[in-house]
Amino acid sequence: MLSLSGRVGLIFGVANQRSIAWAAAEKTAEYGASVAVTYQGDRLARTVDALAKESNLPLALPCDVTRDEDIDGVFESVSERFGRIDFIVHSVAFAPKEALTGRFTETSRTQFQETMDISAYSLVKIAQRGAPLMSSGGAIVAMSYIGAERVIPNYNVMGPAKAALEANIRYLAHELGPAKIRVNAVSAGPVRTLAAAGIPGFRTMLSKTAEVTPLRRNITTDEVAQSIAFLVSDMSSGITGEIIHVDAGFHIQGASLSS
Ligand code: NAD
Ligand code: IMJ
Repeated sequence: MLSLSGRVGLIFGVANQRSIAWAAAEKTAEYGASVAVTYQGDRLARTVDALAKESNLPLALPCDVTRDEDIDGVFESVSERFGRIDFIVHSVAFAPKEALTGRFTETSRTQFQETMDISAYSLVKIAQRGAPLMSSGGAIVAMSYIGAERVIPNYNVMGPAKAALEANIRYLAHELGPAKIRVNAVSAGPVRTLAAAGIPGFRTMLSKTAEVTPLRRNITTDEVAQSIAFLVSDMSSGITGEIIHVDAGFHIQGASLSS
């Protein structure tokens, strides 16, 4: 049976109740883990503090992943409270809104750099600071999307950022493996969260996806959370450097034609 009893987890990227990070926090806590969550900044403090309180999570901490001092502060707080970490979930992404419409070819240097810093580099910094606290091994999981591998309209600069994130997974898995730290990603199908709100055509994408996936439906946030729980648990002890698609099978299709 999947158990996270006695484990300490740190989950980055809660914005609200719909966040994948929040679903992962609730799920891993249900399986017995002590879970600390982070949120981007003051704007989200009240919402996330309230959620954490409701679900009896021990810590909710601010962390803007572009700031090394914020990341250091989070690890200090968790270390002070628990003395170690068993798993980390990275569920953070950002590209400037203007870069998510129009032509990818027009992406500016600053848009590219900001997107890469928040959505890809942050995993390296988090692993760098987290690994020393995983003294008896551990697991790191990040969130990806098929836009890393294939062209998805409007995903634009996020595509190269997720491609870099997936490469980070492999390089970190290679280096941290000897310390018994596994590093994997979940590549999720589209789910309705803040990061998907306001994306032009998102609703159409959801209905079209449900028509063509082998399972003939979309995935749920709960299914993503289950897979995250699996990847941070001993049930996946032989898996590292892997990108698991939790997308109702969308990624295997060679043509978007149902028959
Ligand atoms: P979400 O908006 O709830 O989560 C994204 C989080 O990133 C937010 O909490 C936001 O505050 C945080 N963030 C942005 N900039 C930050 C910064 N500078 N510092 C710290 N945090 C910052 O949406 P979500 O869908 O739960 O997204 C979580 C992850 O899942 C992302 O990596 C996203 O790319 C990925 N993902 C989402 C979908 C989807 O369809 N929703 C599909 C596949 C993958
Ligand atoms: C995001 C953009 C374009 C198409 C998209 C998405 N599709 C899906 C997403 C089809 C499923 C959601 N997704 C997988 C993401 O990784 C979203 C990242 C994101 C979303 C926003 C919206 C608000 C903003 N910046 C963002 N940066 C990254 O200002």
